[in-house]
Amino acid sequence: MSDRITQLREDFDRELAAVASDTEAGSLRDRWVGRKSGLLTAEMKTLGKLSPEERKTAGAKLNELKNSVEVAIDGLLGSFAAKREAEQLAKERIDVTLPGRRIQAGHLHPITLLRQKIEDIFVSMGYEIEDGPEIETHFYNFDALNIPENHPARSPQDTFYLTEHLALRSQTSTMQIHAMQKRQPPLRVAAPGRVFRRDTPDATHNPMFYQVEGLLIDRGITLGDLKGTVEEFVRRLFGLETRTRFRPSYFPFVEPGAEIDYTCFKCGGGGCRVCKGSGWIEMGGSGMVHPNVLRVVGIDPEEFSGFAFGLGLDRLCALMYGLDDIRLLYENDVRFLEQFS
Ligand code: 2U9
Repeated sequence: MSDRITQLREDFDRELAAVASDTEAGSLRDRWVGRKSGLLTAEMKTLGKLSPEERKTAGAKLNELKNSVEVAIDGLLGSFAAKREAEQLAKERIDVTLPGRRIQAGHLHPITLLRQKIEDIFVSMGYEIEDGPEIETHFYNFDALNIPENHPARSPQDTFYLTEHLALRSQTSTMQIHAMQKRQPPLRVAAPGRVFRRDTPDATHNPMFYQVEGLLIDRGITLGDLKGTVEEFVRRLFGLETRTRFRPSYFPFVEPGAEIDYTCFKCGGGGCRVCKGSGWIEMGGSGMVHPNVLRVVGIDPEEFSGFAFGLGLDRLCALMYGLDDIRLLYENDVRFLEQFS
């Protein structure tokens, strides 16, 4: 009988080693110690044909085997449960020493930031912000701005024509013309927006770029008002210690015309890499609005006069953020754009 019990233990150990789940462990339990058809239950029933002495010994051994079967299966179920718990804990483990996840907030484009800052300055100086179409007739893009028929700006080499009479606006002055047609003087209008010119993209040129212009029309406006207004605009943009200078220049839509320089915001005028040692940075152009421009919108140049000035936002933005190529502003590389608040 003891050989039989030894054989049973070996058989059980072999079957136990193959159990891989709770279900299989449950089946093993039923197969070995199930009340109805368990192997050991059946073995117990054969004790009756043994002698009292043999039955006592065999019975004790069978009970010992039965108990060790129960303990082994419970132990296996326990190890399965422990494994599951360890896996669950590993899965749910949180490393509290890790830094918090940054919320990926959006960012405004640097040109938008600069445009908003400039619009705020204009509004603080009593100007209205004008908007208008980017597709214009040649009346608004050229004729009303006193640009002669044969001016190179009108050629398809410089302007994006959509049809013979429609083109992408080459300056935001077009919106100023609309404003002067819609409202009577006195007028204070700022016109920011995109403009389009057939330029080959390079570090300082892009076929589409942003521009902002200021225009003031009233009675008795002089060049001094232009200089004072531009000086105040620049001080509010770059700091109160900033100064300006005007260099005579020509633009068809103003007379006289002048380029505007301001003292370098980096070195204050002493000369540095940003201003290429000159102490001055060119901001844009300006002038007294040409009488022909006033006449074409029905304003009498004998009664009213005005000034206007314009600046490019892309180049100013590149200068302020130390960018050596304005194309960075148009490549939509999030790694570049997310540096700006
Ligand atoms: C009206 C009449 C006159 C606006 C002016 C400039 C000179 C000028 C450039 C600066 C850099 C354009 O972006 S840029 O390339 N602008 O030099 N702009 S006078 O004169 C006006 C505007 C509107 C009705």
